[in-house]
Amino acid sequence: MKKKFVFIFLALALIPILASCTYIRSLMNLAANKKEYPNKPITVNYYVDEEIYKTETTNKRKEFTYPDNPSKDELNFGGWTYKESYQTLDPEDFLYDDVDSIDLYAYFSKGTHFSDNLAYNGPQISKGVLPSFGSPKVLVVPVDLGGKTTSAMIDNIEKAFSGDPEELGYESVTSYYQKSSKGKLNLSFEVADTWFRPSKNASYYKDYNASTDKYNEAGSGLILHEFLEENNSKYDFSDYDYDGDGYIDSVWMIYNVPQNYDNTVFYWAYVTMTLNNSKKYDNVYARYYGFASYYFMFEKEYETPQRQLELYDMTNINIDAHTYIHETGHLLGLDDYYDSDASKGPAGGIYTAGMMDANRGDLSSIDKLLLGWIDSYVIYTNSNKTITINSFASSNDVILVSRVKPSSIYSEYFLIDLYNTEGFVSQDNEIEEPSDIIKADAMVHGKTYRNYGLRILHIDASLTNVYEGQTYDEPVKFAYNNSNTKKLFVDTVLNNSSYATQKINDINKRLMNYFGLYSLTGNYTLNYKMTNNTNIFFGITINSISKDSATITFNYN
Ligand SMILES: [Ca+2]
Ligand SMILES: [Ca+2]
Ligand SMILES: [Ca+2]
Repeated sequence: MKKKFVFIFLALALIPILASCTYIRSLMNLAANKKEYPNKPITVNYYVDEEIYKTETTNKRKEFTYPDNPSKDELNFGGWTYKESYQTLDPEDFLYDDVDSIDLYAYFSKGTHFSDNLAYNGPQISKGVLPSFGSPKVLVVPVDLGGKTTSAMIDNIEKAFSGDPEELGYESVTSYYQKSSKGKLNLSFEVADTWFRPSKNASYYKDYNASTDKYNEAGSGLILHEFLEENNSKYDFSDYDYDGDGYIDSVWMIYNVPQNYDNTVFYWAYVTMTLNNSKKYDNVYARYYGFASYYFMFEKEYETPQRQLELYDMTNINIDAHTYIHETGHLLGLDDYYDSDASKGPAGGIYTAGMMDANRGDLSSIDKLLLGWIDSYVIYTNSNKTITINSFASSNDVILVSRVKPSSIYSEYFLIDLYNTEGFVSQDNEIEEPSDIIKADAMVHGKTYRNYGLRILHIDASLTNVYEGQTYDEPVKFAYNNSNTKKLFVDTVLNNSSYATQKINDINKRLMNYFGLYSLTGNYTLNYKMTNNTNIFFGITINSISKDSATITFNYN
């Protein structure tokens, strides 16, 4: 019984590496075509947490049905699972097994979770990421790799993650996500009170060869497991599994030597996961973790080319949490939107305008949609529709425009929001030379400058390797990303797409939040190609617009 599900689990884990849809389908068909129901009753014990929710005995296995879904505050019921595998059961394979009873456990999720950012490091498993709703607790571990180990440094880590924005001169990780989610996500970081010293010298972990490791573990993953092992008596790690999926939601490790701008493999900031499921700690597995230098919070002191390229103003920042905020976006399952491989795929994207692109400003509309923080207005009929939205900064209002009714957010559509320079991260978007905005605006629209307007993003969040019966709680992979696929995951719709190619060269990067805004009333014919190379299917009329609200009519072609 158990073995079979372990097998399916492994097969799923291999999807991104070698399997095709066909392969998985054949597995599923195999399961479906097989066998007869044993002619014997089965008793199913349904658990919510560790308590029995219901026990039912089914005499005719053919007529099996699940009980009513259990509920939990602020959580979505995601199905019944095996405790060991955390795969939801579809189809109900266990009914074919010659057993008398089985235990099933309720799986709950918060919002929408998945991850593509780890696609190149290994399999993506959406479970085990940091929940995007409620108050998950995340442990932050100061890691001693041979640098200074003062308690003042631990205080600073505490401040970067949960401190008062006034004192930091910028948001803390907690305040950022509280504000961006409009109160839906209240992360609670607990910083360990002592420096954790791994058992070996730093160079051992730095030089550790993941490809020779049984679990493909990186050096940082070894440190994570050492910490969990050594501190098991001190913590109840099941407290850090807020969504109860059997995985510690996330762990942050902050090491005490400077980041290495010339070697971004180990001494850098990144999020990855451990695939070592050989050990449980307090009955939960480790999974995603962040790893970054303490010194990212003082990046302005590094007069490196990288520091000078930073797109936000550091003048008044005392403790800079930008890097930890960006990486925490990965812990939530969000991808990077910058182009890390210019030789592959088209130019485009969001032009540095966003936290998951250039570490600045707010998360973008697609991020918040994926995290479940916005209820978009959805437009998908042929009739002209008029809608009024408030600014993104004040409301998280977003319009989703689709040719046909989308079956899910994992499809192709446009997202429109009203951008202005207000909001909690406005300091990231301040610019010194207004004349540059005029230049940017004139270049795109040939019209006068306004520092607000509609942002129109094209999204293709189609999934690949989707197989019949898959739920989104299972491994998902986006067909496109903003780095090396033939089409982009997210792109800005511009009046004239030829500007896309000259954008970075011609315009100061810090102006990119203004790039391509539609800020004047009137009719706009949009010039943009869909993923399948057909023309965009709508135009817009801006009936009225201010920095606070806009009324738009959609004209379907
Ligand atoms: Ca423990
Ligand atoms: Ca969890
Ligand atoms: Ca590229």
